[in-house]
Amino acid sequence: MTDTDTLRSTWLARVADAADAPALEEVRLAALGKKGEISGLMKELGRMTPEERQIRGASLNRLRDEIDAALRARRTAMDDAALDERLKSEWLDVTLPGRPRPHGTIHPVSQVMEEVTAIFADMGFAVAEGPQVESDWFNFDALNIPPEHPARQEHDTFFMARATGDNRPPHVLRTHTSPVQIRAMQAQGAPIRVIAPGRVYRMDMDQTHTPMFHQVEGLAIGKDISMANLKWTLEEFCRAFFEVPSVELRFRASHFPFTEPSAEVDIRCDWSGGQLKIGEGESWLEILGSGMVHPKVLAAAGVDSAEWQGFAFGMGIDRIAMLKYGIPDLRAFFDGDLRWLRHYGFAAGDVPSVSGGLSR
Ligand code: 2U9
Repeated sequence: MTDTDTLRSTWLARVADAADAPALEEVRLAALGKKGEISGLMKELGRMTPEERQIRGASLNRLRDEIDAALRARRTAMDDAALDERLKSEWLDVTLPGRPRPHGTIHPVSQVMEEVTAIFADMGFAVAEGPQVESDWFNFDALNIPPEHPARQEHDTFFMARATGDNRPPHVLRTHTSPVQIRAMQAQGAPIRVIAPGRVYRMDMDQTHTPMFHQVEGLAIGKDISMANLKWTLEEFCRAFFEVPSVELRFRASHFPFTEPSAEVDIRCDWSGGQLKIGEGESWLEILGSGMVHPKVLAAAGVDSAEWQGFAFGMGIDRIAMLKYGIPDLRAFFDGDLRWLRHYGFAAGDVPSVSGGLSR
């Protein structure tokens, strides 16, 4: 037996006897590590004659490769055994059904607010927000609603409670989002193009009214903005919102304190077959109110009505959501009934798109 054979059988036996990974690593270092026996023998090659080195070198290289292969094989066997051991206690049945995870839905009001905002954003309207508790000046006086106006009577408006002796101006829950546009005009002046979506409050409760509901109002003020611009804007909005190729609007003269002239706007529709179709048919459906902003309202907001003019409009978000998505009862909107939400709600991925783009 050559000394290489002895070395081989010694080291292969030590590899085979290593009980665990640390012991195996010790064997590796003792054989092949920098100060290991085989490495030591290889260092001696430098002192040999070329002929001796060729023979001895080749046999040491073979020996090193064999020990290295044995170490790797033993390491793999140890890892496999450890994995087998783990799999005995830790196992997973991948055929089991997944655990159900609750899915929320987007409320139709949120969905429609996003849709409306996206459409008006495309027409250059920014979104403005403001407080829901307003002074009566912002909610009424600035909008040309004088103290004796019926909208100011207790039966419509929620007044904030106040302690006796509290002399701050009276505050109300806003009855429309119009104060938001007064604040926006005060802050940025004219020209301006904003929409104000949000919650409003009126003391009213029946099949078609809830004490809290949602509005979106719009305001566009410039040097020469007219009713013609209002008509185009509203037509474009209705076409995009109801996702139909064309709509027909009817402007009916009306009266609001904050606009002059004022118009209520109806959209051509068809109810035959019990289903609402927008843009065709012989019926008309009232969908919003609008008009040219009253000079007194511009003045209250610090805008010179000799130089600036423009239109405003307002609509009920809950109402247009009911019309677009065929939701029958307004009161169910705010019951928080999960079955209702699952039925009428939207998936998070249902992002609003401006259908077909705007025609220009
Ligand atoms: C400013 C000036 C004027 C907003 C307008 C209406 C007409 C309107 C109703 C629709 C259904 C309220 O939700 S609803 O009950 N709104 O008819 N709103 S003009 O006019 C403004 C707003 C702000 C500074």
